[in-house]
Amino acid sequence: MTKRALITGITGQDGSYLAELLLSKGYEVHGLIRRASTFNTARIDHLYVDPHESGAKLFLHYGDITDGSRLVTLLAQVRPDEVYHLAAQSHVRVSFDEPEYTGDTTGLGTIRLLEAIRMIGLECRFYQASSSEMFGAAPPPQSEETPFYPRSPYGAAKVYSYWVTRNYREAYGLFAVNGILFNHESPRRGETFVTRKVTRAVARIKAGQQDELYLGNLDAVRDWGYAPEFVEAMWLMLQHDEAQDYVVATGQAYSVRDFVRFAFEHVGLDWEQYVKFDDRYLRPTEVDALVGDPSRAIKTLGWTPRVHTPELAAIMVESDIKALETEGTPWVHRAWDRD
Ligand code: NAP
Ligand code: G4F
Repeated sequence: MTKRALITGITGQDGSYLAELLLSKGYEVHGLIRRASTFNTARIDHLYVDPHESGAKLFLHYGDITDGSRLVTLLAQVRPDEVYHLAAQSHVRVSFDEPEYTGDTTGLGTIRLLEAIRMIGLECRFYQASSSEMFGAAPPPQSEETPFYPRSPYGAAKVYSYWVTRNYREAYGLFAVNGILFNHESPRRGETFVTRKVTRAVARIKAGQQDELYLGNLDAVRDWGYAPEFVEAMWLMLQHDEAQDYVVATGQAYSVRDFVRFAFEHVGLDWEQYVKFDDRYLRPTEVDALVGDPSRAIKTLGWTPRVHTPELAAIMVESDIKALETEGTPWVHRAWDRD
């Protein structure tokens, strides 16, 4: 029997890698996409086959995680075996500008989906994209046992989603799991997250198209892994016979400054000549250090992190150099580009 999966957030970094993984395993994949005035499917266009042609396995459906009745009609129509809930306003800095919207999508979006599953009596397995941001000010290393101390509206909204996912597991017996993922990056990472902002700038500086890069706090420590490996962990969680929550991380700590240095060194440049400070990239409350302990995922799921931060920086710089050569699109500094 072909398994059927529904992915919310399929147009994002993780959604696109997860769709690839599930298609490669023979799944029929359905994705929730937002209607926009421009195309927003660039990360999954290479996977799409016209549904009129035989062999199509990827199906896209309009909807929004703020629209509960749409989630009911979609789930009733698709009747997936596995639901991967990745859709969220996922930018921490932006969550300070749009706290209510972030609560509505990143927090309430999850209960809308869980309620839709419950209301139609759907028997499925449910994955919630929880985040290391929930740990916030709790000192590292952080594991499944570490108490949460969120430091942003985004982190607080994810804590809400974490707990309602656990509650639906305990209250209704739903196979619902939280993947508590630490930062994971790739060439498909959104352009305003720090890693991608840096690697795009390195490519442009190397090509002589930019001469400086403005950043905020370089002292923050993160545990950056490789997104294609992290979506494997999501899938493994839903294949296990017991529903439980897992930290997914590399366990290695690097500062933003380290990442910047790796990226510039990869093309033979001294970062200190190009990087400038701009306080508009600071957050009202910062998360100083996130370093995960992935022992449970390694032991129980057999998952292992393979790509670590120095290699990740090289992969991303190489990809941005290639993109610049093929596209050559000038990157315009925008006044509102404040993340
Ligand atoms: P991303 O690239 O920002 O993708 C977010 C996805 O959510 C996009 O497909 C976006 O659609 C969709 N979305 C946003 N608002 C929506 C709404 N109102 N209705 C429907 N869809 C909506 O994020 P990501 O890096 O892939 O992360 C995936 C999930 O994991 C997110 O929930 C994120 O918070 C969480 N997470 C990420 C990390 C990380 O390091 N990447 C770590 C821990 C947890 P558009 O394309 O239309 O914007
Ligand atoms: O790349 P970031 O914006 O990622 P952040 O805030 O850690 O959040 C990401 O990881 C979370 C998992 O822990 C996810 F849940 C979340 O969805 C997202 O994917 O910032 C990383 C660090 C921060 O400490 C920030 O202050 O980099 C610092 N930073 C320094 N200068 C900057 C900049 N961040 C951004 N975005 N832009 C800067 O110019």
